[in-house]
Amino acid sequence: MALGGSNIVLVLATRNEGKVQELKSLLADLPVALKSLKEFPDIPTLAEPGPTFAENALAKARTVAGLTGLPTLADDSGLEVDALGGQPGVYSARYAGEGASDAANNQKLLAALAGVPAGKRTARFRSAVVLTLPDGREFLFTGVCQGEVGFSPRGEDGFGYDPLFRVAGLDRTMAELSLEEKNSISHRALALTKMKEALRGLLEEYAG
Ligand code: ITT
Repeated sequence: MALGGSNIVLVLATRNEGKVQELKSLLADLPVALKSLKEFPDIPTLAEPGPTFAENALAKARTVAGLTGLPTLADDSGLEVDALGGQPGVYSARYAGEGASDAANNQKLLAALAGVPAGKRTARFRSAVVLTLPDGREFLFTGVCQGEVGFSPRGEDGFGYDPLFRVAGLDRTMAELSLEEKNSISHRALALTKMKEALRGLLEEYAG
């Protein structure tokens, strides 16, 4: 891509450490050097202007690719709860207010679902992942993971709503899965699996 050979740099346009960890693990087998926004401290908070995950991921990837001049990958994601008409959706990170902690968001979600019985707490995580290249080419892939919201937090791993999200078909929350297990079924992993095919093609193109 930008630099050629094994020095290819891919910027991960996120300040969410949970995402950084998952993305680094999912992309570990590609011959690229992964840099998160920690390594670009001057980049300001990224705007999320859109009403959709795709628009927000595009905005974040374009902004960081423009500022760094490097190939950039962004993820925009969130939890859609049926009983709440799809909320918190694109507002998942700031459900309990700007800069809210994961614990505060989880507490607000449990309060919003008070009185909603098992079977009516269906939900899904969605992820949109965008790769923007310095030459302007863009790739967008999405992933979905179905489940339901539990009645109390369970598990220590993951981030965000993972302790409340019971994965469909498993008797466990996302936070009770190891990183490897989460990365075999999550919304983000599904989007990234498709993106990796595109990335492999691009790497061949630049190697050749
Ligand atoms: P960046 O914009 O810097 O990437 P962010 O956390 O603000 O970080 P988003 O705007 O995409 O990112 O919001 C995603 C929120 O959705 C995240 O903060 C969680 O609350 C929730 N979320 C997304 N994926 C999740 C996952 O795999 N497990 C748990 N919660 C998740």
